[in-house]
Amino acid sequence: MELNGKERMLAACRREPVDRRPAWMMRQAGRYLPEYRALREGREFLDMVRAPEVAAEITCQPIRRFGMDAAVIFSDILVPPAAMGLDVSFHSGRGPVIEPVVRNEGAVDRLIDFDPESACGFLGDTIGRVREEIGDERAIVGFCGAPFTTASYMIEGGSSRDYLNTKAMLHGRPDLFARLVGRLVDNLIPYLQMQVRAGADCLQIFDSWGGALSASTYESVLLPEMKRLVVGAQASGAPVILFVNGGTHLLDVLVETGADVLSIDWRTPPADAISRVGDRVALQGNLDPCVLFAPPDVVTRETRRVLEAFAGAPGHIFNLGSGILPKTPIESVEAMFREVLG
Ligand code: 1CP
Repeated sequence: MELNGKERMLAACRREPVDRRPAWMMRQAGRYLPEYRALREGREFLDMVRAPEVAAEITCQPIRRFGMDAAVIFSDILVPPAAMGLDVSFHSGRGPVIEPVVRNEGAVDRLIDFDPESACGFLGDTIGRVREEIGDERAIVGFCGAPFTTASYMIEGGSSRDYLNTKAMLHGRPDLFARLVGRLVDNLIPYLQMQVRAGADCLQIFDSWGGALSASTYESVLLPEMKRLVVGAQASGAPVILFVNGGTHLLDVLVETGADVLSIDWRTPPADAISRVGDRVALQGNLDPCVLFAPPDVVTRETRRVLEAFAGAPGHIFNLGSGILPKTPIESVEAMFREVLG
């Protein structure tokens, strides 16, 4: 039985047998690639995201180099906040800036419910172009930020160390926080569904900062809305992967979201994850992206260890434990994929 990349990704998501482990990398389209940096020169990041020709080219760059099983669309989790009327800009070295901050009723009420086809038509167009280039042999991964992570950017106005304003609202104004999260989920569901209509085969929800919450807070405050988001996304027919960075302590709660796949970071021992989730979900992960800064023979050995550690999982997609880092040597990425793809 030989599967193509798309069949392999979908089979692993559904915990069906595969010929070998499917593989891709979070943040694979971007800064560690010289061909990306050449295109980036003199352009604004969001202008590139909104130019389908450019975004499709960047999405396909890592596929041409490494031949992994899935392409993740070049976009950003801050595209929906921009479509909801906030001003989002990226300044090199400083991370994103979101204005105005959303900290009271008025700010939540002023958010726009957007129609994804008209407000984010560029994204559908990018997905269509990627399909044209890579054909039906590989999977396309569409994505969005999770409500907590997206809300944190809107409340803090950018990146944050401790999510102080976000957690202050969550605990001090639970009604307002719930309204904001509800508005986000209302908008993220059609946004994800649109990506599948345009050609995405799987969807990933990035909860990059969800690990900052206790399991009981995640369960009582976020879980109901995460379930609604996952069910809404799955209504498109595509499987849903949920990545919570630093979410080892949340695994039992995350299974309850109904996601098809849980993406785990490098801190979580695979055997623990497998025993905790049982056969309820497939797993994705979890090579430490810093391993890629070691010599190629170490990369090969550590990659093999990850593959072996997940051998008993009901389904496994090989990936890093979080996004690939900007200065990663290309030779390491080659060594890693040589080991997984054969
Ligand atoms: O060239 C540049 O300087 C822009 C850098 C860049 C890139 C390449 C940003 C700014 N976003 C992206 C693309 C991106 N972002 C993708 C594209 C597809 C791919 O995976 O290759 C994806 C999936 C994201 C998702 C994203 N954006 C996340 C979640 C990912 C994770 O690893 O947890 C987050 C937190 C963001 C916010 C963001 N976008 C960019 C920056 C600098 C940040 C801030 C990160 C922070 O707050 O520390």
